[in-house]
Amino acid sequence: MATEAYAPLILIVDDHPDNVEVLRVRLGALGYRIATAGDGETALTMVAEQPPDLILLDVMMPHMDGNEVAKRIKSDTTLPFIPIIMQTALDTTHSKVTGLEAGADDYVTKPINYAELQARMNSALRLKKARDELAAKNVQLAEMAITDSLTGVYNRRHLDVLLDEMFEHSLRLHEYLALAMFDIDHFKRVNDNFGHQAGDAVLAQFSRLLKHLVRDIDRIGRYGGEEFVVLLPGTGLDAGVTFADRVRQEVEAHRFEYDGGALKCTVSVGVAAWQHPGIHTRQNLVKAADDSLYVAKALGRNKVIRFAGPEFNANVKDVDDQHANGTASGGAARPG
Ligand code: GH3
Ligand code: MG
Ligand code: MG
Repeated sequence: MATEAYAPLILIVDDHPDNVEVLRVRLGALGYRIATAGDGETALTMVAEQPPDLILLDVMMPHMDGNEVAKRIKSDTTLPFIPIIMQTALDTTHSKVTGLEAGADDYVTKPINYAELQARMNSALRLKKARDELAAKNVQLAEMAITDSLTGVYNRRHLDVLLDEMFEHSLRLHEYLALAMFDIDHFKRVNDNFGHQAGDAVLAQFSRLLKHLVRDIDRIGRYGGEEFVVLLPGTGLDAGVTFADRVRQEVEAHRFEYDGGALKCTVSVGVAAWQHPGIHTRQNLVKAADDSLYVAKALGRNKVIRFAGPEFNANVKDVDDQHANGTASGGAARPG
């Protein structure tokens, strides 16, 4: 019986209006929502528009028979699982086998025994519910596998996959691709001074700021602890820097609220973009942004540095030397 928030929707398909009417009245009285179709084509259109929870399908119909309708529905991967109960006047093994091979889940023979039909419908609807729950779980698991749970942005593994795809696409079509790497400044102090939970709140709010500032086609990922990457397809270095600086300003102006107060933060950013003569692989692109971020840190933080720009070129050597000597300290702590 229909005890759900919505009663199951049953699609009755039969070329004889009398048969349709009898089933409609019988099943309607049991509380099901009912839709009806007088031929296979109409049934397919209705299924595409609003997939029912169960189909009662007449086998023998002119133009397109029930076996063909079942075959088409079951082979359409865009549809959810829809149980199909065939109704046939021919109680032969051959006709049942044909129907089951076409994708029917169960059978009833005409004239219909309503007690039997109801039992078979209940069983089919239970199967439908189990399949739907499984499908929803799978979607949820797939989502979890690519998402950072604290911030809701993509995790690093998935961002790498996206970067791979986007970089290939850019190479093929000669389209720009900018990559901005963000690292929150002195984030360790946030944790030290305000507690780890305040730190977590900052990370979550920073992600929210990013989400508001990007376009639909941009992709955000958490690359490390307090390090985030934004992929901006179709965006060159100038526009990438403009975007990054807008984020930097928003962060500077933002009051990060946490349970117990509010605090201020800044962020440093390195921006690189393909096409650039020094960038041939996605690894080059990431490293170029990372090196730029490192220069931003060295130059005092709360800065955006563009790859191979004047500030980058004037400082990258010092920074590299410090890095190589392991003397990067004070103003030039390696982000990450
Ligand atoms: P810099 O300006 O040079 O980037 O300094 P920093 O303190 O931000 O950088 P550092 O890499 O030294 O410290 C990063 C800190 O981020 C250390 C780590 O405990 C903290 N962190 C990493 N992941 C998380 C997290 O998920 N939550 C919180 N609260 N803190 C985190
Ligand atoms: Mg940091
Ligand atoms: Mg860091």
